[in-house]
Amino acid sequence: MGAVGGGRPAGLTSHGRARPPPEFQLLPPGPGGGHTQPVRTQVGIIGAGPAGLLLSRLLTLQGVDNVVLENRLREYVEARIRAGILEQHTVDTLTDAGLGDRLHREGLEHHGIYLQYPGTRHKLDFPGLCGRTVWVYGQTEVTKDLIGVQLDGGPPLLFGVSDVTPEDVDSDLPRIRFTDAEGIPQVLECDVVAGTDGFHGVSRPLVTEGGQGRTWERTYPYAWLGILADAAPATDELIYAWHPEGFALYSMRSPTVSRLYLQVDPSERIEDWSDDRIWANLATRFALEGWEVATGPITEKSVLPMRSFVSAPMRRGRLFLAGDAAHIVPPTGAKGLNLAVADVTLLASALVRLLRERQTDLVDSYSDRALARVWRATHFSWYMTSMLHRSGDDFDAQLQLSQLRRVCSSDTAARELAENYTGLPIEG
Ligand code: RFL
Ligand code: PHB
Repeated sequence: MGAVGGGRPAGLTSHGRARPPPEFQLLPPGPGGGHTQPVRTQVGIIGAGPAGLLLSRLLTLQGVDNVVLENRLREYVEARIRAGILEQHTVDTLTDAGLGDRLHREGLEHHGIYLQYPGTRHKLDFPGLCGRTVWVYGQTEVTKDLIGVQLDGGPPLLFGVSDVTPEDVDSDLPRIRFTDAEGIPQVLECDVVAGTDGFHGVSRPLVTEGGQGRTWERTYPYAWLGILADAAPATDELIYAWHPEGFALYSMRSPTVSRLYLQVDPSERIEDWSDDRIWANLATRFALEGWEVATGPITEKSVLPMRSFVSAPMRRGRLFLAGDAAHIVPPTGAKGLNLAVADVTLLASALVRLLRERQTDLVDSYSDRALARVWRATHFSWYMTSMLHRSGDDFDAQLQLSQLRRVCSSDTAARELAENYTGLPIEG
């Protein structure tokens, strides 16, 4: 058998599911090396990022069978350094799904952010402005927690699969062809396919192909150089700093690990950035009388492009998109992971209603409801990005500084930022 998670034999045990679970037997090829018998499940989920893993968890809790197919290996998926900020609703969703233990033990609750421009560092107090907080808890940790519950008696999670191909998504019996980790061709028959396979996955092209969908895109003329460092953060809250030489962000992962970013040109090569050069730039951009960036060994560094992208609709027939498969935001607003969680929260309840109650109302409205939130987050991420990154144009710089002074002096302007940053209600 291939890389079926859980260390248990192929074939599922029932956990009070709505109907008897399928036997998920990954058999060797038949005579002549052909395909094995198709396997049946209710929801075939492509991609084991936060969106796919959480969807699987939410469906399982509601008694809906599912199988998750992931083309990378577990070690890779668990090590990918990405997001760090969880909105209140994301924390609530994870907690309600039984994933709150470590998050509440090791996560850091944050009550605001600092906005900085030369000579000024101003704290936006989120509870005072909007009654909500955010949490610092790495996406790597969210992913490990989700994989942990999945492998502990959850539905099948297959790592290292290839050639994943959704088929017949316009019918009521779509299927996913794939090759398992041992090179054996498999067929998964489903009621629904969830495309949670990220920006470069195979699902979105099926929705947009043949002019059935539409996309919107903005590529920004900047990138982020991100580092992880073994250094205790020198700040209690994240610092978003505007500087004539470019934006910088001071974030963290734990009381001993800092995560910092510098705005750089997208053409910059990471090899050209020595640790000393990175720390010198951070010191310049965060400079404030009587305060210093805390340095330490850099354990990871990379250059990340920035773009906004939205694809609509988020559905074709029985194929539903969620998370980065349907939209990308620049990281300045810390929205990507949170949007993925919001999408699958909506999608899980829509699929439960379809598969258990045979009602199509929620799946029919899923795309519109998800996209309303996606566009709000897309606007907020664009606003934060535009306000904080240097374009090189001095007129733009004066507008940015005016906007920053406004947010730092007006409760109305600050509340608008705080409400969006901490996350609007999911059904909003
Ligand atoms: P993912 O995480 O990309 O997962 C998709 C999964 O699908 C797999 N896959 C396939 N599997 C099977 N068959 C195929 N054909 C497949 N093709 C792909 C992939 O291997 C992968 O495992 O998408 P998902 O689940 O939608 O989650 C989205 C988030 O990962 C993303 O939005 C965030 O990381 C964005 N983001 C941030 N979001 C926040 O909410 N807060 C933040 O503070 C934040 N900071 C960030 C970020 C993203 C960053 N980068 C790297 C762009 C900071 C950075 C630097
Ligand atoms: C992070 O910690 O990686 C992070 C925090 C806030 C952002 C983006 C990334 O806006």
